[in-house]
Amino acid sequence: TKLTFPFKVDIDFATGHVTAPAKVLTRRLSDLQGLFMDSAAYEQMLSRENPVLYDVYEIQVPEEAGHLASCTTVIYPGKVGKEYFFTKGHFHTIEETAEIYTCLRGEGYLLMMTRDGRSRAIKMTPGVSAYIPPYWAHRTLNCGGEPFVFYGVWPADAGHDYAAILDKGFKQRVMEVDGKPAVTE
Ligand code: S6P
Ligand code: ZN
Repeated sequence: TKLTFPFKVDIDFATGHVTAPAKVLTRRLSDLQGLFMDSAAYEQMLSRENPVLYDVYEIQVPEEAGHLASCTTVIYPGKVGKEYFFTKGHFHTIEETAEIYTCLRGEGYLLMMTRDGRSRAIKMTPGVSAYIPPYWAHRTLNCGGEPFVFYGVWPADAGHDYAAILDKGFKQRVMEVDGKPAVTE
């Protein structure tokens, strides 16, 4: 690890915006092809509009062991069919790396699963801080009516592995049933 100087950023809990040095990553509906359960609803929505599902504001540090990367993620409210907007979801490339998510605003779920088929869901509301252990893939979703904002911290060299999720998806889904979010197997 090279010597790095201490620094600070300001996080706006309402919008998730982070002051420099942050890198912004925007994911739209078209970036999540094949991931939502109702593919007809997905195609229909995409034929009319291509909304932003979430923005990631990453606080940039060297991607090396010893450093901690962090970001805010803002998932906007909305659904594809009955399924709430979610992130792509990933394992870490270095699978034995954990992560912590702390909710700053809104209402959502953190879905987690292992390659051998175990799964867990944690309800996220402001002040809830969730621990994602090594080896657990993770996806978040917004099941409320306002932006869902959380702050995540992970080892900077962990990397992202999206392949397994794009291939097999997530075991659990969160759908609107009778006007309320329900976690389905
Ligand atoms: C990185 C961390 C988050 C996600 C972000 C978007 O390890 O878990 O920064 O990258 O919430 O999710 P995804 O699945 O599209 O990368
Ligand atoms: Zn992660």
